[in-house]
Amino acid sequence: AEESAWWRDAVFYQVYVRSFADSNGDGVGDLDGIRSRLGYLELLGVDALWLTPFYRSPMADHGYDVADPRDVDPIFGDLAAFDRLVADAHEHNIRVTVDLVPNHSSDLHEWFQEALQAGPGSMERARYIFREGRGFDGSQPPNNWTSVFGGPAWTRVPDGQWYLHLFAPEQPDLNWEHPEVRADLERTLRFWLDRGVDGFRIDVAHGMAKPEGLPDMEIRVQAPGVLSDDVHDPRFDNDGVHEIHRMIRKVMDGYPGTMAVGEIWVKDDERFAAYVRPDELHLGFNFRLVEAGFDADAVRTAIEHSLAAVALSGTPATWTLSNHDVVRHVTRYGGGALGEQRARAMTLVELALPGVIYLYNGEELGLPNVELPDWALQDPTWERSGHTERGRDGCRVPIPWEGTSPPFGFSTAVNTWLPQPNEWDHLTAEAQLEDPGSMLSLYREALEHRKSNAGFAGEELEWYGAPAGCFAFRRKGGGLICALNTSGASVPLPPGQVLLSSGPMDGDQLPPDTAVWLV
Ligand code: TEU
Repeated sequence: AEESAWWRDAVFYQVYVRSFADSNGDGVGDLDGIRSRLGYLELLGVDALWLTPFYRSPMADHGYDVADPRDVDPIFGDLAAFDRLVADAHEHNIRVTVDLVPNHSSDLHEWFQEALQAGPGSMERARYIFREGRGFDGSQPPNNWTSVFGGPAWTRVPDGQWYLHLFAPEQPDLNWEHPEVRADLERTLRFWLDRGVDGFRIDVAHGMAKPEGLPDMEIRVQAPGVLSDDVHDPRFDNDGVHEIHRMIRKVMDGYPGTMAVGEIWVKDDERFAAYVRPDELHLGFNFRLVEAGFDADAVRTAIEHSLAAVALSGTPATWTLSNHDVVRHVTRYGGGALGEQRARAMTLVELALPGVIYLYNGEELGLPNVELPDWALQDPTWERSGHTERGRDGCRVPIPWEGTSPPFGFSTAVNTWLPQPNEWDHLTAEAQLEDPGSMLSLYREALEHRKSNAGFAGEELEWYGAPAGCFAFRRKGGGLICALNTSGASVPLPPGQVLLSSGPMDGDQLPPDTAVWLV
């Protein structure tokens, strides 16, 4: 790809900043910690980082509640540490992208504090979404919207008004009709672009705009994170959002070579594609592989569907197996040795696909989700579900770097912000670096091929006929064939030489729970 569109086939690595590496011994990861591990990231072979929010925050949602979007929270370092990180990452040929959280602020943002003090009808309140309640005494929320984290999306303040929060009560939604809200995001964009960032990940990019009159939503019983495409959910994906993305893009076009990826939980292909166009976002996240599980038919459908969706906009697809909001895929695929074996197979499937890859820190070590004890849980979804859901802490446990017992080189503190399991001694980066059979070695090898091998050219796929529970595709124009077996028995391979396999072969057959690259 040309330099200005470097992201079109890039491998991004998501750093969950709290959990990556701690340089100052407080048990929480930080910016200097990331800088100390750039050598590892270069060895792994990634092109760019996505740093989760490190801005000033009271951490009600671990940084997705931003109190000052143009400063670094002291727990993560300071602006000088950020500048050092960007400079050193660029030295290592790794680009740096950062998270933007435009849908809401922290309740401790000075604007929200001012709004609370100023009272109903004030200019200060107009930056958020305050309303009178329903019922004769206003004691019912203004509408029936629920928070993504559970419970009502409205909280009442002492003077009787209610404010909207699609997430935690500590994350009041901003009013995107207000010119100062726009101007402030523009300032934030330029602030980080001027400091040399290469792009942004935009949190809840289908949020922000709210519909006229805030009509009730249709309440349906539905598993968390599952999207329904039949009824429009008035909380998200309102048409006004596109104007905001056009504003963002306009600013970014003044900084050539930068990119923005949106977190877009929109299932309808055309509505999804509408976010990803020449004057809006460069890329949109796609969560279909996360939802597919380990099943060849479902994975193939996810792949074909994703490619069809981006074909509408002419931009590359993005691929994700895990992130900081979902159960780690080793565990989703069954856990233990089987989960690892399947995760290895899915790694080869993902890395054979055309487009942009988003890896989540620790997946290259094969980390499973951790069953944390109740006392350790911190995610707001645990609290707000009335302790019925375990929340997202289990995929956010600090990375094991080296040594034989916690904190495994993550920190010098004995107590890390979430405890690491003792059994992670065999999953450390150190233990895996020298082991050719490790998950880390598989990632390194696969990424090296992806970067250097001509077999990866071409953005279209061609599918082969395959036995039930299996698939095989070829990168058109490249020639690389990827085959996956999710059936219970070994199957014959498509023609070709084995370049890389996710596990041992069964003679010249592809065993269950295995994928292979052929040339
Ligand atoms: O997530 C938005 C979102 O919709 C997800 O929260 C998802 O539905 C949820 O995690 C399932 O439990 C983004 C961030 O990725 C997430 O970490 C933040 O908590 C959220 O926004 C609020 O900023």
